[in-house]
Amino acid sequence: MSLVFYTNPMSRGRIIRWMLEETGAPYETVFLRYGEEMNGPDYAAINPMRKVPAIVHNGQIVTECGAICLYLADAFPEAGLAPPLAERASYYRWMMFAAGPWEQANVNAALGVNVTPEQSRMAGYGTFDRALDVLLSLVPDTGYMLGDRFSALDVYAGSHIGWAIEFGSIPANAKVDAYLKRIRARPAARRAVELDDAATAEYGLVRS
Ligand SMILES: N[C@@H](CCC(=O)N[C@@H](CS)C(=O)NCC(=O)O)C(=O)O
Repeated sequence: MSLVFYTNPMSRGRIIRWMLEETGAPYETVFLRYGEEMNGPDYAAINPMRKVPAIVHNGQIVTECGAICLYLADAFPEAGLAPPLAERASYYRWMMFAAGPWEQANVNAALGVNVTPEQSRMAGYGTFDRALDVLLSLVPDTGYMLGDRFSALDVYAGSHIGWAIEFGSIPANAKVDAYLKRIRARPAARRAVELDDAATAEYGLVRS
């Protein structure tokens, strides 16, 4: 088994670090600095978008955080990070919502792009406020997004919610805070933060 993780410690790769730690599978990390290292031909052969993260598992390339989370949950079923096949409706639905509409809404808001009511019909996320309401409706009072069992959806959508609060694009509230504390207290989440924090000075925003 070979599993290689391409990342930068100050990137969306933190989502995949957490996911990898949740699987318990051994993996090798390749850090790429922003700039030349990420844009060189070797990495372009793995991700023609020249963006991190990416994984290569037994020769198979997976890019896009949402896809990597889904892939790893299926590749390591013993970790129990995906619900049984017959119960995956909400799992797929909200993973795709977070990866598509929510990502676009959040990035546009951060860039100061505001869509008019007319344009919002064409925008996959409609309006930022509505997309935010839907995202926050996933946050449970107790347990996890899909019920009693933690899943890859908590890693992925939970990371988006945590970042949006930290970057100031959405307000914190007690219920969301309690949920974030709960998922971030997991040993795998803590290990992931430690590993990426330790690599930040050397690889973080330093450009090659
Ligand atoms: N849609 C991609 C986004 C990946 C992405 O934008 N990565 C950023 C870091 S968070 C990156 O590699 N930027 C480097 C660049 O564009 O030069 C995903 O979900 O994995």
